[in-house]
Amino acid sequence: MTDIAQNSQSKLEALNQWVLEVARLTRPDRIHWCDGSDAENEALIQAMQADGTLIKLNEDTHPNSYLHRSHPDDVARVEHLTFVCTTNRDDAGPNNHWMAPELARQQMDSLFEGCMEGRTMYVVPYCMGPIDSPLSRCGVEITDSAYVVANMRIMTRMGAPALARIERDGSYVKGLHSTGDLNPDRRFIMHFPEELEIQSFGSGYGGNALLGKKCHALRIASHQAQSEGWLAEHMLILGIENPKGDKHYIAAAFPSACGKTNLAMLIPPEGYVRDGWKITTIGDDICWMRPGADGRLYAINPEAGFFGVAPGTSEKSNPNALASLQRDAIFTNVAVTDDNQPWWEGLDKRVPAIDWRGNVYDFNAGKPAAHPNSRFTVSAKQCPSYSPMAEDPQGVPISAIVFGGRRASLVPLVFEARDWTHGVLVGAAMGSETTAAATGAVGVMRRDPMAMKPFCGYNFADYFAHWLSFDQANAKLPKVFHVNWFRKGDAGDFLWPGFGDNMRVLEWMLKRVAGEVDSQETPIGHLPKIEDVNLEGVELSQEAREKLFGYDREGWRHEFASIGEYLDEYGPRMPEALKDEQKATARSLG
Ligand code: GTP
Ligand code: SPV
Ligand code: MN
Repeated sequence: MTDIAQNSQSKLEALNQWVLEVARLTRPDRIHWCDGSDAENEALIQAMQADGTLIKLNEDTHPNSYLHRSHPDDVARVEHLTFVCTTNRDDAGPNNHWMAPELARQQMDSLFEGCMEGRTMYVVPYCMGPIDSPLSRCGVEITDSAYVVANMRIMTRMGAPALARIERDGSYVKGLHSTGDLNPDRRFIMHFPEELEIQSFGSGYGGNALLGKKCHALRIASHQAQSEGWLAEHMLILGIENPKGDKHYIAAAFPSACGKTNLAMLIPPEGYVRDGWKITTIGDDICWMRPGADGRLYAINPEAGFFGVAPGTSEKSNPNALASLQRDAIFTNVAVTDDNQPWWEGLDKRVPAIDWRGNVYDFNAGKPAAHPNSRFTVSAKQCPSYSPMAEDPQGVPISAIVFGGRRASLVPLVFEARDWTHGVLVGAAMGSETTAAATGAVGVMRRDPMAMKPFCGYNFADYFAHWLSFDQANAKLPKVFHVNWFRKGDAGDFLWPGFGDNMRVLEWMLKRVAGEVDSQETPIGHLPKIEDVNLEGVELSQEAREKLFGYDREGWRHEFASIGEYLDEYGPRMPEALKDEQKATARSLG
C-alpha cells in the first residue's frame, strides 16, 4: 500500500484512519488518493481503455469522449435495494426502506470483506458546490471503480481543492463503494444519515455508485438540511432574463426522466430570442437552498456536471445539451454508428450499427438500440447556456418554485398555488408516471412528493413540516407553481409541444410574480387565463386548449380523495396544517 504517507502527519488523521480501516476490510492491492489532475485522469482513461471499461469514440467528431457499457443487469437506480438506516424506524418513514443500522453494517461488512482483492482502492475527496461557498459540503468516496472516479471528476469539484477544504472544515460525508461482483442479489445502497455515512455495494451505475449525487446531495443532505434549516431538493435551477434585463431564477422539481435537464437548458422560441429573452443554466438535477439575510431563498447547484438522459436529446429538443457533448464526455449504454459515434433514439435518422450491449443492432427486432436510461456525463462548463452565477458562493435568489409530473390525464399545463402552505401541499401531492431511471415497471402512476420519493433521507411527514417551517414573518418566499408537459389527448399524443415552448409557461409565471396578470380561481389553485399565455405560433386543437387550460372538477375530486389517503398513510406525524389544507380543497371541490 502506497501513497498514504503524504497525509499521515496532517490534520487529516481521522480520514487516514478511516481509509486504513476500510483497506483492512476490503484488502485492495493498492490505494490511490485522487488529486483530480489531468495527468491522473489521463492515466485512468488509458487503463480503462486497456481493460475494456471505456471504448474510445470517433476522435474527429467527439474528441476525448468514451463509451462505457455497464452490466446489463445494472442500468438504473435500484429503489428496492436502497435503505435509510436510522436508529428509529419512524425517522426514515414509510417513504423509505429501513434497516436497523447495526444489522445493515453487519450485512455490508460481510459483502465488503476482501472485495477489493486484486483491485485498486481510490480515495476520492469531493466538494458539492463551489469550493468557497458556505452552502457547500464535502465528502470522500472510497471506490474500486475507475469509471466512478472519472465520473466524479466531472460531476463534482474533486481532488486537491476538496481535500484542502475537508482539512479546513474537518467534516465530510463518508462514502464507501464497491462494484463487487455486480450480482443483483448482493446489491445494496445503504444510508446512515445520523453518521453522515453511505455504503454502496454491487452496482457501478449512476445514482447507485456516484455517491456525491443522490446518496450524498439528496438523501444525506436532506437529513442534514432539516436540522440546519435549509433544503436539499431534486430540482433544476435556471436563470431567466426578460427584454428589460430583469433577472429571475426558478427552481423546478420533476421526477427522474421528466424534463429537468431539458428545461434547465431551454432555448426560447425564435420570437422570444428576437425580443431579448434569455435562459441560463445553473443546474439540472439538484438544488440546495437556504434563506438569506433578506428573507429570500438562495440556491446553489451542488454539482459540477450533468449526468443526463441521452434518449430524446436532439438538435431540436435540446441543442444546448448536444453542444455540451461535442468533446470530453462519457456516454453510458448508448449505441454507436458504424463510424463509432454515439447514438440514441431520437438523436437523428441514422441507423446505429451496434446496440448498447455491444451486439450488432438488429433494426427488425423492434428494440431500442440505446438503453432507455442511457446517459451522458459532461462538465457543466461545456454547456453554452451555463451561467457564471452557478459559481457564485452566495447562490442565486429564487423567484419561483415549480413542481411537475408526468401525467397523461387530469393535470392541466400550469397552475399556481394560493400561498406557501398550499404550495407545500401541491408539492406533497405530486404524482407521476414511473420512468426508466429506476428499475421496475414504467408508466405506472405513483405519488412522488416534490420528486423526492426515491431521495428523501427522512420521514416525508417531517420533511413536509420542514418545508412549512420556512413560512416565517420576515420570509420573502417564492411563488409556487405546478406544471405538466405530458398531458395526452384521446389519441394518445402529447397535447403540448413542450421543450422550447415551455418558455411560454415560464413567461406567464414571471407575469404572476410581477403581479401583471390575474387568473382563473379554481379549488386547485390559480389557472392562467388562456389569453395571458403567449401562444403565438403554437397550433393547439380545441381538445388541447380544453385539457391544457381547463379543470375537471370530478376528476380532481377523486384525485383529492387519493391525496387525502396518501397523507393519512403517515399517521399523526403528518402536519395538521397540510391535512387541513387538503381537507379545505377537498371541501371546495364539493
Ligand atoms: P433525471 O436526470 O433522471 O433526473 O431526468 P430529467 O428530469 O433531467 O429529465 P430529462 O430532461 O432528461 O428528460 C427526460 C425525458 O423527457 C427525455 O426523453 C425528454 O426528451 C423528455 N422531455 C423533456 N422535456 C419534455 C417536454 O417538455 N415535453 C415532452 N413531451 N417530453 C419532454
Ligand atoms: C435520476 O434518476 O433522477 C437521475 C439519474 O438523475 S441517477 O444519477 O442515476 O440517479
Ligand atoms: Mn435526477
